[in-house]
Amino acid sequence: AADLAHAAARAAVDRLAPPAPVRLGDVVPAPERVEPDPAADFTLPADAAVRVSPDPAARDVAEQLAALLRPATGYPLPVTDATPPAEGLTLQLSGTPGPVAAGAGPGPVAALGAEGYRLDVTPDAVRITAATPAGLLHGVQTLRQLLPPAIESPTPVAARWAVPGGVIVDRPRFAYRGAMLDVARHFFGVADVLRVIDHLARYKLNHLHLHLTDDQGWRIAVDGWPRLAAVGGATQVGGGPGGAYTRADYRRIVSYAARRHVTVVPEIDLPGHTNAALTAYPQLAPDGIAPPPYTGTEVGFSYLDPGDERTYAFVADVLGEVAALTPGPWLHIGGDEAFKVPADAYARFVARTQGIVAATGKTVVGWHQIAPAGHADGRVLQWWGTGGDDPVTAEAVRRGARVILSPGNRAYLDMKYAPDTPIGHDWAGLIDVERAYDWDPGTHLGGVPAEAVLGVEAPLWTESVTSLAEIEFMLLPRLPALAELGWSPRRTHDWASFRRRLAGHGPRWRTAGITFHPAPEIPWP
Ligand code: TNX
Repeated sequence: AADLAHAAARAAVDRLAPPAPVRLGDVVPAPERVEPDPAADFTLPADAAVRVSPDPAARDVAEQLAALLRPATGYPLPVTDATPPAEGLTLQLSGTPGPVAAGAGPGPVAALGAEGYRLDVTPDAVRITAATPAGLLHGVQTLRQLLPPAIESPTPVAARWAVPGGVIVDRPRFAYRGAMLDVARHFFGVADVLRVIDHLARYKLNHLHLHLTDDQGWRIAVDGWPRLAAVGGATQVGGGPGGAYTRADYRRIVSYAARRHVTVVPEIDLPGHTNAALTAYPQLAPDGIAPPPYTGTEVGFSYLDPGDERTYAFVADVLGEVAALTPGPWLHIGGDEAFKVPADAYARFVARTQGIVAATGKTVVGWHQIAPAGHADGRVLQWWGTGGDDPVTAEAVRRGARVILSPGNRAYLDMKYAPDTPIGHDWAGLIDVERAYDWDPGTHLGGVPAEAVLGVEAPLWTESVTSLAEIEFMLLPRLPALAELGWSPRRTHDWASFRRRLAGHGPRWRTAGITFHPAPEIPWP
């Protein structure tokens, strides 16, 4: 009887007209290896199940796959750990996420590393194999892009759910691939942040950096210093009500991200960009006087007193609480634009703060201005320059620092696309999609070899960004460009190929109700 039901379900699908076909290589970011087999196309039957290895985290990825496919297909797609016969969709954990030798070709599953996956599409089955649940989820995102764009529909669509046949073997070039959301200049609630996490996961980005504090607002509750959120959080650029995450809010963000194998990197910007903290606790200000709340967009005027011990008690309390709430390994201490702190006092402040971070068990990240401070184990500099080589950053790299590349004139999502872009800045120039795409993180900075590059990150500063739709407008379609630079092997880098593949995402975003900038250089269908 099961066979009969299966045959009937197949027949029903076969009567539908085929949609414009997606090709196996039509994936962003471009996979490492693609071997199409046009004779092996698969069509998802209405009675398909999602089979998965008996591992809770793998099962959770299977549940996410089913949840992605159910709305548009209307199929039940039960998730089961029943073993073969493996028809339909299978997610299989196998091998170990051992180290991937540099330059090694994709071999057995063990060589897929911590995030790689293999996708096999045959007429009877789609199988994703990986050594880790993160790898399985990346495979799921690839499978999602190989289905027709209507798969993004929130309501059932009658379609033939075809997947092009063949094999993809894929793994990332860089370990760190991220985006930053500035929730300080304008506050964004939990739901908006979760939606941004979905966009990251879609393009295999694995870090969300939250810029939690700045002159205009303090956005995370700290038990030991309750006025930070209550007073420091109560405004934003333009004078709106602002807001702050409770500990429960932050935990929700972190756990939603973790399910999608995205690591949250919290930033407490120190010692500058601290006006909001000083409105709440004026004893930390150099003159001990509470400044007025700041709702403008200038930078570089505020700072914690680096010569007062109370500053370090504050820093230790705040970083300790944030570290305790954060499962990921990173703690970002900002460090940018502390223009009013003399260089020697600044370097001492950073060195001491790096020690405080180490004591929490986390690894320190800071904007590249922290480079002159002494080395700390594992420390990471986030480079946001716009020029060429940077000898101070290169010297820190020689002492052991690693670098996240966020060049202001390539990766900054708050730069306008074109002179007529209604929001955004242009101090680092205009960044259209080609400019966002056409650079190489492995060779961008002299004295920073590819081995010292932890990865890439696209920051979105929000002085001029006030809503989720505006966030999406600035992210899309540039975020996928950055994602491809972080994930894909350099030999796949090709603007003509990228713009053609990216074009196919317009209909997907439209179907999903996601706002994007219809950049004129992309041949949207
Ligand atoms: C510079 S980039 C800043 C931010 C601003 C941004 C605007 C960096 C580390 N600091 O405070 O929001 O420019 O583009």
